[in-house]
Amino acid sequence: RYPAAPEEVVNRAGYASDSMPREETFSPEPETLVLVIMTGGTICMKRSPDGLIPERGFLEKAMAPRPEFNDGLVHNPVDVSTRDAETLTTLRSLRTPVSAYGKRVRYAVLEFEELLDSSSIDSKGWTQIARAISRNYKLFDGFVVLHGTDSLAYTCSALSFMLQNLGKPVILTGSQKPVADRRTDAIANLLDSIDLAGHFMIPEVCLCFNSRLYRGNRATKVSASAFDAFASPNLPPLANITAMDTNVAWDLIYRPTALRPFSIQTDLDLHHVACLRIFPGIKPEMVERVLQTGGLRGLVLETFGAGNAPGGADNAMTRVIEEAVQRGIVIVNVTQCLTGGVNAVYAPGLVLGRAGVVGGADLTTEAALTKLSYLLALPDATPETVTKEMSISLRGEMTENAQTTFSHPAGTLTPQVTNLTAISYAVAAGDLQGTKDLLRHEPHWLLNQADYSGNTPMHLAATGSNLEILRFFLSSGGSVHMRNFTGSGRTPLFLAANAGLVGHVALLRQAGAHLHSDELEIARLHASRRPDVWQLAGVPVAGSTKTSV
Ligand code: ASN
Repeated sequence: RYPAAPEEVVNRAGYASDSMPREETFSPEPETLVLVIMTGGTICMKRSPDGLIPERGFLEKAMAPRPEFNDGLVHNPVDVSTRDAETLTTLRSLRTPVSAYGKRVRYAVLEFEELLDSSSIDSKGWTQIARAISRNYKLFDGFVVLHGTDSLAYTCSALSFMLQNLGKPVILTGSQKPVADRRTDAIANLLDSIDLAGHFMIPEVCLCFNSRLYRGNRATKVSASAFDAFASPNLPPLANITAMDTNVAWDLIYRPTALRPFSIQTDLDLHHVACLRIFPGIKPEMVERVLQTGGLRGLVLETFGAGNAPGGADNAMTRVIEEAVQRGIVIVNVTQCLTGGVNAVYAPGLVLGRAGVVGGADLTTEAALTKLSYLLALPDATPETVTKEMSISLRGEMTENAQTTFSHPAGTLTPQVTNLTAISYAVAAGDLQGTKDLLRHEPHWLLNQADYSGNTPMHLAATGSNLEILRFFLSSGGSVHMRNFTGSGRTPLFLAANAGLVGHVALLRQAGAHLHSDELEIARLHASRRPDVWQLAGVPVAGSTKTSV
């Protein structure tokens, strides 16, 4: 049943294939099978005269002697595909004691031929990891990838794109201190990762570190020395591991929705992308030099604040960028700030957008660079398709700017979408009790979520037949300031006044609503039709001395 194992694999693990135990002790608890893929990093390193270097034999040296990773029983070896899907190798497996969830996790460790300090990894290494997962996808329930921390966020981001329609957990981890050190984070990180991969159906590429599980493409390394080395600045952790429990934020978990099986895209085009950090005083020539690099197809531009770079319309810097975009280079704008994202509100940011630069919203640099390399490597990629895909979320890596939560023609029908749609029907029907029933089980911020045209339930209630629904929404935290997508954005007050609803206008005004300057300008043109309503809404009406602000 087991084809002969390639010599080096067996020897590396310290086992000859015929000495592997074949008898397994029966246990009634359910078992999940996890493949641990060792790529290197501090977690497996030992001291040497040349500094810390990776050491082989992780299962034997680090895991087998520890009771949290080894129930001490004899287990059958497991089949692992090491080279290609046809060649299976038998590797020693160990099993954890029974967990708090009544399960055991059985695992084997697949060590890469060359163990790396992660500062040396590139797309070749990512391809190797993706292939190892793909070959073993049907053999295991989940995967843990052990990796150095230096480039861990890049690898997580890259894999999140390379593993397409992923249906099983892939958890990457490492440590700040080697597993053999007396004070180390390696054991906790490893145990958490194995438990998460073996117990929870989180079909994402995740990064597990210091008792938290992050979406891999949202994480970034924030400390070179602290055990708390990673953060996910724009998305809360997917899970928190406490002394008592593992709390998974199930509403955040990304699940593939295409009816397609798991597949991988390898060989990212990492050699034709670059990353450039803008700084005060940067010269257009410097930017041009980078953009003139032979074969360059994509650039991640790390800009200031909400996406600003020095320059302006008709300026040398803008021209350099514009010309590069016209040559077919995809330029993505990401912020240097740790939280928040690119949002073209300032003139310099708008100029970049008009020059054809893609707004990267709250993408991390790691996610932007790897996503760009992934998209450029897709068959039939053109600057246009890559530009388009860069601005939409493929794996939950970015918060899309226009958050549309219901009725979007191209959107998905999440429970939130369904409930918002139901609320809008209840508003249209004037059904106060219906809106109350629907909102009872929903967070009240749902009232401030917008549909494809930017209308929130507050906008709908502002023109609805039942004033009491508007009162209910207001007293439940509905915002009077949300703008829809019409023109420069209309507020609920504008819609109510435009519909001539005196009671609605009065109530909104009472709650602090006001028209913004663009609305005021338009309102002045309409004011002669219903001067009473517009005046109540705060529009100075000609001939009247009474103006409310
Ligand atoms: N240099 C190491 C690496 O990335 C750092 C670590 O793993 N803590 O491989």
